[in-house]
Amino acid sequence: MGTIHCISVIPNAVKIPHSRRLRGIHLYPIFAGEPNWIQCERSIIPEEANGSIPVRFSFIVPQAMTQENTPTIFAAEKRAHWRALEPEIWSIQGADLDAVPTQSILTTLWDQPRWLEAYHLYDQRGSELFEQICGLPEYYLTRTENAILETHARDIIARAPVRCIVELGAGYSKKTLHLLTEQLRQRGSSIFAPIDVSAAGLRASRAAVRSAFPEIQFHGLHARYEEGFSAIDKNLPTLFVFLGSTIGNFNHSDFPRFFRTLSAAMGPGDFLLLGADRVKDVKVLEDAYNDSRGVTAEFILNVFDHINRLLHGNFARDNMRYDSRYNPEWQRIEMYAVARARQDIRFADIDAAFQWQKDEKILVEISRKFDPLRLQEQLRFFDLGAVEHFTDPREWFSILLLKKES
Ligand code: AVJ
Repeated sequence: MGTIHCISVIPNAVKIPHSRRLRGIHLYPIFAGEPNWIQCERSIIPEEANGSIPVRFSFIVPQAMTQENTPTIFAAEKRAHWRALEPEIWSIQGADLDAVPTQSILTTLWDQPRWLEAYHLYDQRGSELFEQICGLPEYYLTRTENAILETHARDIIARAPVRCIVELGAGYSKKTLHLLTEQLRQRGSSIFAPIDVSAAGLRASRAAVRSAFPEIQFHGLHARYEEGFSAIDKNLPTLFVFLGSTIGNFNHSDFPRFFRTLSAAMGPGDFLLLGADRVKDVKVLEDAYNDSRGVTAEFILNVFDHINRLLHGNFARDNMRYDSRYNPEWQRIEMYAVARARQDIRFADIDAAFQWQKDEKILVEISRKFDPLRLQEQLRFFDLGAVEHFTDPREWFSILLLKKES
C-alpha cells in the first residue's frame, strides 16, 4: 500500500485519458498556489492496477469549488490566469488589488490642484453612504436611470442579441435585474459576469442573481474593469453594461483610455450599454450633490478616514469642510474638501508630508454631465456606433446602446 500525494496541477479533468481515469472519483481542476485547499482523501483503485496493488491517492481540491468547468467566457489565451476565489467568483492569479491605491493617492495629492481618484471613495462605509445617496430625494440619477431601464429593457435586449452580459461594477446589480429578466424571457438562458474590485459586491450580486434567476450562469470577476473586460472571449456575443453615469468620474485622460481599451476588448458586433447623466438646470445638478441631509458631504469627506487607514495619515475630519459646485465650462460637478485651518499632513509609514493650507481645496471627485448627441459622435471615433438612445420624459438622463464596428 502506497500513498501518493497528488499536488500537481490538473488543469482540466476531462483532459485525462479515459484509460487512466480513476474509478469512483470526481476530479476537480486544481490551481497551484491557492491557499484555501481542503484535503480529500479517498481510496481508489486505478484501472491499470488490476486490483492487485491497492493504491491510496490523496487529492487536494479547492475548498467549496463546486464547478468543474473553467468558464468559457474567458479568451483561451487568458483562461490560465484566472482562478476560483470562491464558487462562481474568479480572480487573476497573483493580482494584488491593494497595491495600487497608495501610489495613486500619493501622486495625485502632490498635484496642483491636489486631487484624488474617485475609486478611493468606496471603502465599506463609502459604499454604504453611496447606497444612501441613491435614495436621496435630490439624487435623481439612480431613480431616473432605473425607470428608463424598466421601460426599455425589452427593447434593449431585442436590439442586442447576445449570450453574455458583462456589467462593469457589480454594485448590487439592481438595475441589471431588468435586463436579465428580459434576456431570460427572450433567449431562455444567459451568462452574467459582473466585474468589480469589491468581493463583497460580487457576493451580493451572486446572491441576488442566484435567488431570482437560477438559470443564469454567473461568473463574478474580482478585478479592475480593464483587466476584467479584456479577458472576455471576443467570440462570445456580449453586451457590456456600464451604468450609473460612472463615466462622469473619468477625467480627460481616463476617458479616451477607457474607451480605447474597452473598444479593443470588444468583439465585432458586441454591444455597449452606457448610462450618462445630462447637462441640465444648474440648481437641479447642484442640489443632487449637496443634499439637505449632508449625506454627500459625509460620503466625500469619508475618503480621508479611508486614506488615514491605508497610509497611516493624520487628516483631521473636523478641520475640513465639503464644498461643491457646477463648473459650466467643464460641464461637471466638482466636489472638494477644503481645509478650515492649516494642517500638516503626514503619513507615518512613508517619508512624505505636506502642508494643507487654510482654504486650500482638494478635488475629491468630479461628476461630468453630458450632451448625449455629442457623446454619441465622440464614441464613433472609438468604433462604437449608436444603435439607440433612450431617455426619460424630462430628458435628465440618457442610456446609449452602441455597437462595436470593426
Ligand atoms: C457613482 C460616479 C455616478 O457622480 O453621481 C454621487 C457618485 N458622488 N454623489 C455621481 C456620487 C456624489 C456618482 N457616480
